[in-house]
Formats: sequence, structure tokens, C-alpha cells
Amino acid sequence: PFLLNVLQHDQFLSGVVDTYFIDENPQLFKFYPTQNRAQKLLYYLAQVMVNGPQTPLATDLQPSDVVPSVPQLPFDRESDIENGDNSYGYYEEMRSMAPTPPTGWRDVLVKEGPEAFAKKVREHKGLLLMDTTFRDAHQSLLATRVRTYDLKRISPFVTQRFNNLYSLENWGGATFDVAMRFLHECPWERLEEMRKLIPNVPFQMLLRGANAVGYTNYPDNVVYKFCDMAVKSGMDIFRIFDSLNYLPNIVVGMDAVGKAGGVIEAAISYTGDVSDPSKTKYNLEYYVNLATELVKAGTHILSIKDMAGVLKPRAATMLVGALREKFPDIPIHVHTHDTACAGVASMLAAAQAGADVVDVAVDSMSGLTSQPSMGAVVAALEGTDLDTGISLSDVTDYSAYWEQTRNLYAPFECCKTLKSGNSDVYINQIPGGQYTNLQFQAFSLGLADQFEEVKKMYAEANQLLGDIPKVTPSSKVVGDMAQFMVQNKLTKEMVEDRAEELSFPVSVIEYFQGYLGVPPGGYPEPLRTKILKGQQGLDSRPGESLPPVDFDKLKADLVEKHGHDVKEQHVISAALYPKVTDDFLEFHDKYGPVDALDTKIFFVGPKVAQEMEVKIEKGKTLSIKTLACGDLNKNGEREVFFELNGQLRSVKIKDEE
Ligand code: 3PY
Ligand code: ZN
Repeated sequence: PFLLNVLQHDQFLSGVVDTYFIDENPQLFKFYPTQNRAQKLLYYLAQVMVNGPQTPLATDLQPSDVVPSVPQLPFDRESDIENGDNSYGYYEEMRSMAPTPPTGWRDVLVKEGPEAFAKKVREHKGLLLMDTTFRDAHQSLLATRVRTYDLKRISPFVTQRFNNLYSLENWGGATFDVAMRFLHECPWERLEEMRKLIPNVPFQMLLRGANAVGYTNYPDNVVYKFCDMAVKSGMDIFRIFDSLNYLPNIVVGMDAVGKAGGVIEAAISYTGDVSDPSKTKYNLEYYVNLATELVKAGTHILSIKDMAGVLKPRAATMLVGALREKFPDIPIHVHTHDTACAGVASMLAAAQAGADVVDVAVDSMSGLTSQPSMGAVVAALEGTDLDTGISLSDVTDYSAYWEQTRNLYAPFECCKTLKSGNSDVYINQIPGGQYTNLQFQAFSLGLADQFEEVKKMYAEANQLLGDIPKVTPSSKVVGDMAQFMVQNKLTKEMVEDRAEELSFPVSVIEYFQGYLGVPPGGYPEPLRTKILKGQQGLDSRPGESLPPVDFDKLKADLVEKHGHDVKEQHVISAALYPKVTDDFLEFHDKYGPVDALDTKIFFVGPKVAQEMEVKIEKGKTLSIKTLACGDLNKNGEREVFFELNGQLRSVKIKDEE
């Protein structure tokens, strides 16, 4: 109803209008200023041309000039592709005329519900795969920067060729925050658009339990509303974890997902090494006990979340074997990272031991801190009892698209610094996403050799904090502590001795205050008492004591700030990330639908004399050509000239240099 005025009303358009129509629909006569999206986009393009990228690039590597080609399907008209109509928009429309996608696991879920879905997954003979390419792979390799634009281009291929996937992980984790903060696009819209293009494959997201898709515990009503809207926007399966394996936090997420109608996939976050008898804290008994609680709390699927890639093949055999024996009827889904390059071996071991689903990323987006290679797992099992039902030649086509697309994200490439596998992950246990982050931070500060020290100190910091699972956000606590110790030349013993006088990072203090939840085995003492300086920390679920968010008030505030076009989804975004959402909406008010620009242009802008077609909605495509960028005038501005749909336009931009 926000944008509807009389000119868009179905009844008015159909001509069935009498005077009652006007009396009964006064709200339709509220006219808002036209959005003028084209002018806003020109303003964005001019801004990037004059002042450089409007989203920070992480390295000096440049996006390549490639226009990634989408693999052809038999019903594509070759002539369209040859005529250059293989661009975004035309292609998507062409594909939307494609035959109905083959049935997939989502058809089972929609028809029969989560319990029956889980039962059928368990009964399925082959090994099922979750594809992480749309989420964890690029979160781990490309700083989560992959845009909706490039996800959508390949979606019609995924729906036709990857209907046998258990799920496509395409949301949650860091994608929510990064979409708004750095890509200036709406994560909800991303989800809805993908849903339209891929109706047959279940979508999966990563939910950080009571932290939802954020870095801190939220009031319960935020978690519930978020999950409800996620299901309404197209989400199916929720992998729910807590960064300390703190059961009450996981249970809140599970309950919220269950009430929303989603598939509950509760996760144990794996740390330590069950195959090493000298490591007693996180042994088989610990995990089986935790899994028992998750099954009791009603999980549909049981997940092992190996966020650092430390689940060695033999450990996978032992852990999956133990869980399989204890829970013969519950599907087991295993996640790992390929940091040490042992991911394929571990996933095959997990499958042999009775896992139903494992995580992989398409070959060109796999390996290192990402997931193990889809093609490798598919090929290894071809023709066996565990055959994945996925064709290697489809994987190859899919991989070729991502190999080209990845070049558009060169400025965010982790391979700028990370070039090989690292088995030191078994010692430091740094999660995939954080590994490249810490390395990058050290390199960009010119402290490349410090990274080695930070990695060593990470293991020490973990011990100091009580030997905890390390995953967002507890991994940040350990990382901050490690960097703090390296910078201040502190050893573990020095921290313990001098804890009362040191100024610890905020995240460390909050951890000890109990804001994340209670760590396994409790807090290390006397360190906690020293750091809290006698203050009482929280020893129960943090969300319990947080006052609920007043969504009506939040919405009213947003409407006041940003006008009428504030969707329910934006209100939820604002409850999670107030400042990021505010900035996102403001950016959109100013620059329009920048998510419609192709990726290279979005990041680094067009060249002079470049022509582009920008599809801003179905059936509405702007034809833009950059003509010239003027000299600096006496007001410190430059005038940038464009041709927009054949008409001359210009925009004046303040030169900020
Ligand atoms: C996240 O929380 O974003 C993760 O990927 C954890 O592994
Ligand atoms: Zn992961």
C-alpha cells in the first residue's frame, strides 16, 4: 500500500470507476514525488567517476573486464545469445519462459512439511549435497561481497540443473550485514528474487542462534520476527548454532524457526579433536550429549558445524559414527572448511560413516578457507551407492560461470594473501572466514610477519578464555584478545597476572560479562573476577533480560526519517542493525537502485564513452552512455555528461580530492 496511488490501482486502470471509488479510497490520492531512479543512478555513476569507489575496495587488484557467460540450456535460443542478448535482463526474461524446473527437494518440503522432509532425506540412498557457493564460499573467499546481480544470473541454470541438491545455502551469516553495509542492496529483496528464480531447491541459511544474523544477543522478539519474515520471504532450512554451544541460545533460535514453519537444523559447533585421546574437553561424549539435547529440543536435522575445518577424516568417522549409532533416524548434515586441504577426505569419511548431507562449493569457489570441491566429491562417488545424482558436466559448466564471475571481485580476493592450504589450522583453529580476515588485516597494516604471531597467539588466547568453540562472534573475542596480546607483547601468564590493570578489548570484557552466553565448562577463574573487577557477570541467557524491541515505534521512526517507502522487512533490518539500515536507506534515497548496475560498474564505475543497459524493473531498461567528465569549475565541481535513452543529461559532482 505504500506506493499505491490512484494511477497504479487495478480498478482505476480497468476503468471501472464511479464516484464511490473516490470516496472509498481517499488514500489513493496521496501523491508522492516520483522516484526518478534514472537520475539517481546517473548521480551514482558520476560520483564514482569523479570521486572513486563508493564502497571500499580491499586491495589494489581491479575487477576484470569479463562479462561472465551463463551456461546455455537446450531451450535457450542460440540466436539471442549470439546477438549479444546474453546480458542481464534479457537473459533472465528469456529464462523465465523456460520449461517448469524439474522437481526437487523443495517440492517434498512444501507438500509434506519439515518432518516428512527430514524422514525422506534420511531414507534417501545416495549422498546429498548442500551447495554453499551463494553464501559461505564467498563469505570465506571474497569477504562476502558477491552481489545479487551475479547470483541471479546463474539462478536459472541452478534451478534446471541442480534440482537434486539437498539445499542451496544462500543467506544468513555475514551476508545480511554486508549486503546493506557494503553492497547497498536489500538482503530481503535478494532472498525474494532468488526464490522466484529457484522454486525447486530448498534454500538454507545460517542463523547464529540468539544472535540471529548479528554479532550480539538480541531480544527474543527480534529473533522470532526475523525468522518469521525469513520464511515468508522464501527461506526453508535454518542451520542454528551458538558460538559457545550454549544450549539456551540455540533453543531460542530453534523455537523461532519452528514457529515460523522452517526446517530446524540445529548445529553442534565442532572444536578440538575427538580422534586425539589427550584432548578431553571436547570428546565424543561432549558432542553426543549436546546432540542429545538438540534432538530432545526437536531438531529435524542434526548438523555438525566444523567452522574451522579441523574435523580430520578419522575424527569425522568417529563423530558421525557415534551420532549415527545413537540417532539412527535423524538426518546428519556435515559442514567443513578446506583450510588444510583435507575437506574432501573428511566429507567422504563422514558420508561413509552415515552422514546424509555434506557441504561443498562449486569447484572454482571451493578450497582453502571455503568448502571442499563439489566436483571432487561428485566424481569420487559417481557410480557408488553414495552417488550424489549430480552430473559432473553440469558442475563444470556451473564452475566456469563462477570462475569468470570471481574475477569481477578481484579487489576482495583472499588469494591476494592466502595462496595455499594451511595445516596449522589444526593448531590455531581459526574459522575459515576469520582466517582470511586476520591475515588481510595484518598485511594491510604492513605486519605480514605479525600474522604468524597472531595465529600462534590465537591458540594461547583461546586457552586464556577457557578453551571455547570459536565461531562468530566468540571467534572475534579470541581474535581481538590475540591481537591485543601481540600488540602489547603479552604472554598468557602476563595476562593472568596483570589482568586487573590491563584495558582489554570491549569484546573480551563483554564475553566475561556474560553477554554471549555461558561457555562450556564455565569461565576461567580467577581471570573472570579480575577482569570484571568485582562486578557481577550474567550467568543466564542474555536475551531473557533484554527488553523487547517496540517494532511500531521503530517503524514510525523510520517512516519519519525516510518517508513512506519503509517495508516491514526494513523495520526488522533496523532492529538488527540500526545504523547500517539507516545508512542503507539513505544511500538508496540518494543513489537509487545501484543493485541494478553490473558488478564492475558498481565497484569502479564506467569509463568515458562506455555504453550500458540497466534493467531497473521488469520491462524497464535504461540505456546509458557516458559522454564526458568536465574540468574542475570554480566551485570545486565537475560536470559529468551522459546520454540517457538518447537524451543528453548532466550531473554536477563535488570533487572531493
Ligand atoms: C558465520 O557465522 O557467519 C559463519 O560462517 C560461522 O561459521
Ligand atoms: Zn562455514
